[in-house]
Amino acid sequence: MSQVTIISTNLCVEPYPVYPLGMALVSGALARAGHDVAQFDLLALDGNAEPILDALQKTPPDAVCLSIRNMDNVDSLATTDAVRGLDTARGFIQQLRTVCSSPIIAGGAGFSVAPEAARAFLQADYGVAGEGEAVLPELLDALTAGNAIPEITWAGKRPMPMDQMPEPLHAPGLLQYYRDASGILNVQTKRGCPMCCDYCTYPLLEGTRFRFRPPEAVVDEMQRLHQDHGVNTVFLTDSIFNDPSGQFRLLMEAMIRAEIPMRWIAYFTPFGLQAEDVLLCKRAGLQAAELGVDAASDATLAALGKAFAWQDVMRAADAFARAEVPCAHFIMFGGPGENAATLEEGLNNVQRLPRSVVFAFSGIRAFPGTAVHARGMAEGLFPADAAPLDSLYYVSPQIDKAAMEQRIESAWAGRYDRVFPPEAGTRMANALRAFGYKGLLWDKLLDYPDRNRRAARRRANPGGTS
Ligand code: B12
Repeated sequence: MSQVTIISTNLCVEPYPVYPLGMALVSGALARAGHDVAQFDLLALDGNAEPILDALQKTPPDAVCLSIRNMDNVDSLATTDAVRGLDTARGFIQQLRTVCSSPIIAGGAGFSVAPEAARAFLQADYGVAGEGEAVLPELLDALTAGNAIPEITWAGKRPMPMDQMPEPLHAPGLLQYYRDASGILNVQTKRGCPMCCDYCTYPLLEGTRFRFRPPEAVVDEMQRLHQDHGVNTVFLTDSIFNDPSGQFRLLMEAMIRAEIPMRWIAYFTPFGLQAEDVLLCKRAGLQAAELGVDAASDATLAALGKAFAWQDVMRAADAFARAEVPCAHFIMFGGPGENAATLEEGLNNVQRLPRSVVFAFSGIRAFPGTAVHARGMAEGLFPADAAPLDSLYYVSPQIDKAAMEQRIESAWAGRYDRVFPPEAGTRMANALRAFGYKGLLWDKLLDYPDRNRRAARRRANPGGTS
């Protein structure tokens, strides 16, 4: 048995503080394998590493594990450094080395996108790319036995069967912190994504095949969170909740049977979504839906390798609106194929969406290993010697980025339900928090339909009196 300390170093609070579920699952796996685990969360300590460093100095564990969630916040217009997850983790490791000589193992989504470069940058001893539950206990056993272990272990080579997923080990103090901060906890119902959208890292992180948890296990976890910890809202963290094969319906039926008194939010794809699916999800507690629409015209959707067209987006938005389920669409303008004409077409399309919030980004974060990254390199948009940790954004060579941003801002001026630039969303969320709101918050932006409608009319009829 080893003594292990695991620390979540994420300090990002956009769009709200997110419970470090990866740390909880890895901790659950370590505990199940008989290791003694202590968990810390830098965010819950307000970024103050002192209590963690004190604990490590007093009782150095056999290994210190870092859970790194985000490399950055995928916003090309970001003006704050607090979101640069690898910088935070590196600074923490530098402090850690001065008080404790235990081996350091890094992991998490923010680490796994470019694990070799991230390990070298962090100066961690070892790293795990991908899911940590099966790999980490084995690494600890090897370390204890004095066996050599590789600098990077690639977990994707042996994806964990989901009926073996451990129970997350939620730290009671952290549950309370996140319940107070956002009121939203999180549960994973499956892993993997076969969609292969050109910019996306999900297949790299979780594999290209869906792996489903047994519905009963998900229901049990939700019930425990509700009964034992008073949690009423969860985000179901799957890359895509409504898998085209329709297995999510089994989970919906299990949740309806169990009469779970909880509300939930998830990412949906418009691909293959039926109006009756939305109603089924609503019966099972769906509070709100987030749609990774990603582009706003048929040409740019196709250029990103999306499996659907704009009419599918309209159909999905209509189904959510009719079911009175708040719905948000996330769109990255400036991706492959974007030009002045597709931008106008996209803005018109967005204008036609029924009751929904739309969040827009300028350019697409090009993570190494994605098709968008390869395309940017081939088109000469990125330096030939670009390093894996560089923050690169793909912007179509057929459009002027600044002019595009101005056009989006002017098209959406005065509307609360159209959010651009992304930091405008942060400002609105902060304003709502100041009024005592917490949780998702974007759903509150739909509560101003009159003002939103008036702003839309003014733009259609600039000289009018409405
Ligand atoms: C759901 C989700 C969200 C939801 C979260 C809702 C909630 N309440 O939980 C919302 C919409 C809020 C969100 C927001 C954001 N997200 Co997000 N999100 C995801 C998603 C789809 C799943 C995350 C998740 O919970 N997975 C399940 C858990 C269990 O997995 P995990 O944390 O990765 O942990 C596993 C492994 O990483 C590993 N592991 C974790 N820690 C450790 C430690 C060690 C030592 C080891 C060995 C292993 C290990 O084992 C774990 C179990 O298998 C991922 C994409 C993906 N498929 O991973 C993106 C992702 C994590 N998000 C990302 C980003 C950028 C963001 C935002 C910054 C976006 C924005 N501009 O707002 C914010 C930041 C939020 C915050 N406050 O930190 C990026 C981050 C990585 C990166 N490359 O920078 C990802 C990877 C998507 C992407 N674009 O590539 N997100």
